[in-house]
This record gives sequence, structure tokens and C-alpha cells, in this order.
Amino acid sequence: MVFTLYVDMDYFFAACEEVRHPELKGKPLVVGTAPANERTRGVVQTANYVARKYGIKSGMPNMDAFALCKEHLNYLQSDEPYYEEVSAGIMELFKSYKRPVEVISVDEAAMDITGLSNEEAVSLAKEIKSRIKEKFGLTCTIGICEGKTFAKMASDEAKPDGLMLVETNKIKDFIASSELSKIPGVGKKTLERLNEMRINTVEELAKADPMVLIDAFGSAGKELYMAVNGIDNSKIIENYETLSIGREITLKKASSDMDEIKPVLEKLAEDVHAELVKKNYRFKNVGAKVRYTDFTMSVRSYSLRNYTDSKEQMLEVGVKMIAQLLKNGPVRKVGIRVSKLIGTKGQKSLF
Ligand code: DCP
Ligand code: CA
Ligand code: CA
Repeated sequence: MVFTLYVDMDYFFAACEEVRHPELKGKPLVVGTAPANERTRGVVQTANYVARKYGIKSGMPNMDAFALCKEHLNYLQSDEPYYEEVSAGIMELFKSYKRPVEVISVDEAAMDITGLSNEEAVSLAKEIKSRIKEKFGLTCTIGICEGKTFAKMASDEAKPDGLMLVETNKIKDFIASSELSKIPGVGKKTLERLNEMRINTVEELAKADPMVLIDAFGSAGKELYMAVNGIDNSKIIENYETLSIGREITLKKASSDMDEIKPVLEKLAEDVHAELVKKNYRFKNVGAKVRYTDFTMSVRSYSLRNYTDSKEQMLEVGVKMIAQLLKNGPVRKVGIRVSKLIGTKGQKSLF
């Protein structure tokens, strides 16, 4: 297992906003998808910890957040380009340590710290925390453990502004003491499915028949089984976040008809795929973009569980996202883009 230092920024979007609106610090704050003058529409992307005390959570309708917090709730519309920029600076700081870094999401990254002692790992984490505080005015939580999955669990456990090291011989106890829903990969749907299978605790999952789990969840079932048994063989894969490959095209006439648009998307996916293969990359993220007849643009993006170079997967995800976007009206332009690329050079194909 890879000795991992896992960083997850605290209440990231809202924390970024507190930096440029210091007067909001200490007051309940929600960052949501809707513009401020339509704040009761849309959903909460995140809330600061003051607002969380009222029960406000990521993903809930803004309406519910306002109902939960009877006092004045501060609301700001999400400004993702700004958060991406802050994120890029933070990732650059991690990468400056010249160790392999995998950027997991806009506010999470895993660093391979193989060779460090526990003490050295903890002091590195302290240094990173104070440099992030100093340079960006933000707090983060760091988990340190053998195995990326367990390091992530440690960071979740120590939130906010925390630091937690799980010693190698304590990994099993740490997992056993965790709730099933806190195991990475156990989302709402997986949890429901597991409960249907009469698996309600980590202990029960660890003792389940791995074949049954593979049957129900495919390869994710195997990873889950191994994880609850203290094994995480995942590697830290350096990625090149900034790289992406995309194609877009203006339609001959505006359309909201998927039967018309699908062949266009197939061609775009084919072109993107050809360049991907030529450059020896695999991708983990698929983006879709449309331009409506009033010239407004809309984008969506979806992260896959694993890196792939499958054209079919790209198209499937792309078609789904475009289909969603078409519900808002006819479009004049469509595009597909893949990002979160890694090189496959020198790696053997599985097929
Ligand atoms: N996000 C979002 N929609 C969600 C969940 C999250 O847009 N349903 C965005 C806003 C978050 C950011 O992603 O700030 C990071 O998500 P996290 O799950 O890491 O949550 P936070 O960083 O907000 O809080 P925490 O301190 O719990 O990590
Ligand atoms: Ca976070
Ligand atoms: Ca996160």
C-alpha cells in the first residue's frame, strides 16, 4: 500500500468566498447555484461550518437551507472559475514538494510520501497546512495513512482544520470503527443496495461473500470488499489537470432533437478519441457543452470512477449530459471534451 498524505480543503467554495468577503467570517454562509436575486431556487453547493450547525448540507435545495436557518443566512452565487483558480494555486503548492501528486477533485489531492517516517509525515502535513493558511487564507484537513482510501477516511474523520495519522497496525480498527456510509465508494445507492442485502455495518461487509459483492457492484464490489478488510492497492497517479481534448461544432439549424444531434456527437466523440489515442492519453472526466439560440452557453461535466480510453463510455456520458441540456431548449452548438488526462505510454493495454 502507498503511504499517502491526503488533503481535503474545508468548506471549500464558501471558504474561498470568506477570503474575499472577510465580513462574512463567523456568520452563516451558503454558496449555491442560483443567482442571488433568485436565491430560493437552485441547490446548496456548500455551506460554511456556522451554517452547517443549522443542518444545512451540500446538495439540498436553497429553499430548505433558508427554512433551516431562521436568522440572517448569507447567500452567494457560485463562482467556479474563481474556485478553480484558487485550487490551481493550492495544487501547485503540493506539487512543489516534488513527490507524486494525484489531483482528485477541485479541493482534494493525494501525495505519495513513501519513505517518510510517521513523524516526518506529520511535520510535512503541519508545514503544508500552515503554508496553505498563509498563502491562501484557507484551512484544510490532512489524513495520513498507508493506502489512499484510508488516508482519505482519516481526513474526513479529522475535519475541519484537522490532522490525523492512522498507524499501519491500527488501520483495521480504524475501519471497523467507521460507519458503512463513510467508506469511500459507499454512496447513497450503494448503501441502500447493501442494506437490502442485509449488510448494515462495516463488520458485516468485511465478512460478506466477495463473489456476491462482485455480482452486485462489479469491480467496485471487489475494491469495497478489500477496503473494509484493510487492503487498498490503488496507486497515486500523477495527472495533468490542465490538459483536455475537445471538439465542438455549430449545427446547420437549431435543434432539441436527440435523434438529430446524436450522430453529430458520435462524430465529435470519434474525433476526440482519435486525438486521445494518438497522444496516448486516458481520461477520467467528460464535459459537454451547448450554446442555445439566445447565445447563452451551458456546460456539464462528469467524473468517471476510473481512467479509461473508451470511446463508448465518452459518448454514453456525453449523450446523457447533452440530453439534460436539451431540456432547456434548442441548441445551435454542441461540444464534447475529455479532461483529467493521464499518459498511457509504456503501459501495456489490458486488451
Ligand atoms: N460541491 C458541490 N456540490 C455538492 C458537493 C460539493 O458543488 N453536492 C462543491 C462545493 C464544495 C466542493 O465541491 O465546497 C468540495 O466538496 P466537499 O465535499 O469536499 O465539501 P466542502 O469542501 O465544501 O466541505 P468539507 O469541509 O466537508 O470538505
Ligand atoms: Ca472539502
Ligand atoms: Ca472534497
